[in-house]
Amino acid sequence: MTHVSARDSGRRATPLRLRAALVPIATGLVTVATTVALAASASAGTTLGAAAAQTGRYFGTAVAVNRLSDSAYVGILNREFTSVTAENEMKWDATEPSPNQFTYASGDRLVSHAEANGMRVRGHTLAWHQQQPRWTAVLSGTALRNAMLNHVTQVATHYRGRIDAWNVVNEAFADGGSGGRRDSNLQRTGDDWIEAAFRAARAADPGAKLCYNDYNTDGQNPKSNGVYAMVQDFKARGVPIDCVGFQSHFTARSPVPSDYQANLQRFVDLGVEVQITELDVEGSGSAQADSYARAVRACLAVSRCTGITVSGIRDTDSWRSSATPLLFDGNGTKKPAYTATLDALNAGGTTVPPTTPPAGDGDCAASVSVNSWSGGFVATVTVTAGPAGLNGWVVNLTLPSGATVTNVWSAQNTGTSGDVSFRNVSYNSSVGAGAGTEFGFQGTGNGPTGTATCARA
Ligand code: G2I
Repeated sequence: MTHVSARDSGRRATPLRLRAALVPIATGLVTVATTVALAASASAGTTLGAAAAQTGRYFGTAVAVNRLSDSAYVGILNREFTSVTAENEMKWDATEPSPNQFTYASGDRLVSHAEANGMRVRGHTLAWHQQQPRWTAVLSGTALRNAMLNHVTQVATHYRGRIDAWNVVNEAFADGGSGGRRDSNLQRTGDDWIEAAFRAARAADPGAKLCYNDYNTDGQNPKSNGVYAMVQDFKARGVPIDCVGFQSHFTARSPVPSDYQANLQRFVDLGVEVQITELDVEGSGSAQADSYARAVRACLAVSRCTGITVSGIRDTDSWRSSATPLLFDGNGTKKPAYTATLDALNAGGTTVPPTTPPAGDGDCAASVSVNSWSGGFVATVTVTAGPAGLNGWVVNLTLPSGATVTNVWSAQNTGTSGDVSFRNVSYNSSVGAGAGTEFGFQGTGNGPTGTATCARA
């Protein structure tokens, strides 16, 4: 999935590299080229963000936008963190308080702050059973499904190009032993609500990584097995999913699981990235510090565990402040957990690969519109490039039995019935990041109804 890696080595990671380069320039010691190498290998990072960047990872925090007027808070945020997640400001109740009336002011403030300070943004969250606006309560069935899809489309379009990763769907699996879906108004619109949300998000912002996010999935258990089966199924059917977020809320009763790393790894082996998305650990002192270090080490041991986000900055910023679960105390002083986290990041680990294994769906997307009449059809296919752009593409689709392609324009086909693939011709091989190109074909019989997949060629 080169679009993911392109993002990591491209625009969203550039500020980190610039920062690394600027320090040596300012001290005027040696040339930029030499000192960048030194910065990466010889010196330990003195902030969480710099320490994580040594292995190509980000270190982020949840941010409550109303705290951006607290200078002590912002001081720590800007010094330590390279990614932000909106704690509440991008949720459905916050962004669409009345049907189809969107309010983005708070979310926009966070995104602007992130951009001004070279941080990435994790969008949280497009579809969730909690924190829905009141007006959804009276909806069900198709009306609710359409409202959800409109929400996903509008919000992802508003932030298009500015979000590193979206938690498209949050907490859709049930706790306990079933391994099945959580009952919710969204679930009652039909099992396919999750994939519908992911498809809508991909269409709206092809450059954002699309993630499923949940809690109590950190170790292997019935709930994480359920998520695993869903991701496996999505990958097999070409439903666009790029990553899985593990919230990682740890307490005395729910400590860092011993198979945390193995669990992250098995998801990566399905062809997605993983991230720790809401890390916090109830407690204090060395026990808390050890748990943080264990969590960090698990991520660093997995090459496609691309970043860690803690669920706030100071204990007093936590919505569970009595659990003192964060890295800074209420005065902004670093706790033992901070030092343990920094040390674990500086101890190094696997490096996030500059290119990730090809999975196809991230490079480009294909959407098909069909005009049919009795006995024949014309299909128009739009190819949309991911953020890395394309220099050649191929679209695969399956025709229903009895259908035959009789004419193709702006592409070259292999096969005329059943599984057919269409390759670019010379003038439309190159497609810029996020841009699109069209081709078409005519046939006898019924036109295609299933999904078309697109890959770099
Ligand atoms: O650990 C809690 C998190 C679980 N995973 C998903 C996260 O989105 C969730 O975050 C928390 C926020 O940190 C809280 O700030 O989600 C809570 C709601 O489920 C948020 O709490 C809500 C309060 O319940 C509301 O009363 C309040 O109006 O925060 C709202 C805004 O301050």
